[in-house]
Amino acid sequence: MLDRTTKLVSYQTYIDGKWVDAASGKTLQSSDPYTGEPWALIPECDKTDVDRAVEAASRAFDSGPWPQMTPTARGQAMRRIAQLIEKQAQHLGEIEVRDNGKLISEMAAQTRYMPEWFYYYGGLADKVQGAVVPVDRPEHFNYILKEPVGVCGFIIPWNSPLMLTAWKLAPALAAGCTVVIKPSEFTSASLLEFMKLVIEPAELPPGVVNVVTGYGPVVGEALVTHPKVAKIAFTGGSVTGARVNELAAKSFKKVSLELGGKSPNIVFDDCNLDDAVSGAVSGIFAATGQTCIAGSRLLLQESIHDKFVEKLVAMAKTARLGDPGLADTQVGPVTTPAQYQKILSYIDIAKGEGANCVLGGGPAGQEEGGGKYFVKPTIFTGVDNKMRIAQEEVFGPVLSVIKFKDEDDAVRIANDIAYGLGAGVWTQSVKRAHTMARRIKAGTVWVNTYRAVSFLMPFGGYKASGLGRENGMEAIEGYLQSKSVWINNGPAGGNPFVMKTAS
Ligand code: TXE
Repeated sequence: MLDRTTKLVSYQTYIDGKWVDAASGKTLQSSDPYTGEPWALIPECDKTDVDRAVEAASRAFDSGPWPQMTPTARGQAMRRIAQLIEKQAQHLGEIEVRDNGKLISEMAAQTRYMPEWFYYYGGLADKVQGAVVPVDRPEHFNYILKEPVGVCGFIIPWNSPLMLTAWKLAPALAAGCTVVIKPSEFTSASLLEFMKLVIEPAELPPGVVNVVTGYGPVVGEALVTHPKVAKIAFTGGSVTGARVNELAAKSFKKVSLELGGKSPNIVFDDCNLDDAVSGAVSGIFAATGQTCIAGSRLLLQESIHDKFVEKLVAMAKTARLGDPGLADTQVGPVTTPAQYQKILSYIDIAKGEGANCVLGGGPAGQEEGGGKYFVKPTIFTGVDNKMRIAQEEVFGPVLSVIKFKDEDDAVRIANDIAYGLGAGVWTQSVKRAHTMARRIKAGTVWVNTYRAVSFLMPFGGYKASGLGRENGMEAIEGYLQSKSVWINNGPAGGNPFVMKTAS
């Protein structure tokens, strides 16, 4: 059982290797989504604190021990981070449950897996290699250096604060960047505990990793517009992502965006039905549907529609709602009051559009294991892909079931959407599995599984689901830039008014 006895824990934030309050002295309250009660006080920083943090990160990038460290030594520091996470996994998981309402079973798995990011990218740190290029001039020696981009700003959402920070921090440190992290104003506590229990004892030089807590339009925008920030790595909603992209463009920052989705989970009649039912449940009800990869559009082949819906409803009905701190809870609260209202409003929209509610369809009260911010697992059938409930991200436990005839029809519906983050395909046919994987426009396609992620596999969106990739070998490229070096070992002759080329 999670300890909820402590009242209003006071946090400071971490800038330039020191624990500090917001320059203004202001704080904001963070609430426990299960009880709805404030439980932590977080510094409410502003532009002054962002300036302090970016200056510290900029100094740490340009001078001091960090740029002097060999990539191997950086890798060793990252392995220290991994070991410290291993030691603190349980505690970090519990803080995130308290702050964000995620299930302890999910958080235990996430924080146990998190060290892998730091082992993997720590190992990659001294394997970043440039190249020697044989330009067509024998007297020249040309090479390409791979250099870190500089100070990176991370903007983190509330749905998976620690994991999504790890996805950015590990490749950035491996590349040699320094960072300023802005967590969500709703869920800053787990990141601050991570700084205290992992980053500080890992003894990185001051200023390499900084945190500025506070509100998005204040702290986030100050970071995105700061002239000394070279790159912004953002995870969040598409509306905010578009604004971040627009603001960052003004100072030519590199940007990666991991945005929302409306992912199709496509079930063919040749699937293993029980596996697919379980995959549909995990696609939409895991993490209370508050995940960018939620399989929120369930595409069912006509021939199995009724049988599948019957089994699905039967399984979803058994979902245990309750305290996310209990190991056997399956659906927890919605993280923020605004998100709770948004989910309920989409349920009304779906009803208004004529979708057929076959399960749930409203708040879940205490008699159902719920509480203040709980929504019943909800399933709508008879959804047309043109409806708002099919096209717009709800980010909650609300599933839209859409019928399709055949493979072409499934592909047409799956791709008829602004987003392209993930997709599921359930089939026993190897040929169909590979054909569908190629035809679906999404950054990840899962066949006969759903919601699987790894530090080894690139993750990111097609279309409006984002820019760039996290995880895997290519993520580190996002934190590097190439420098071309020309060394002339011959005379500098030639016509000075004409560009020097090989001919
Ligand atoms: O996210 P925001 P919100 C989707 C989901 C959800 C919707 C809105 O559909 O209902 O977004 O959620 C910071 N400049 N996702 O409003 O605003 C903010 O402080 C710079 C999908 O909570 O995107 C937080 O740290 N930063 C998503 C971060 O942006 C700003 C996860 C994300 O908040 C800012 C979360 C600004 N002007 C929501 N305004 C996913 N892809 O997993 C806010 N922020």
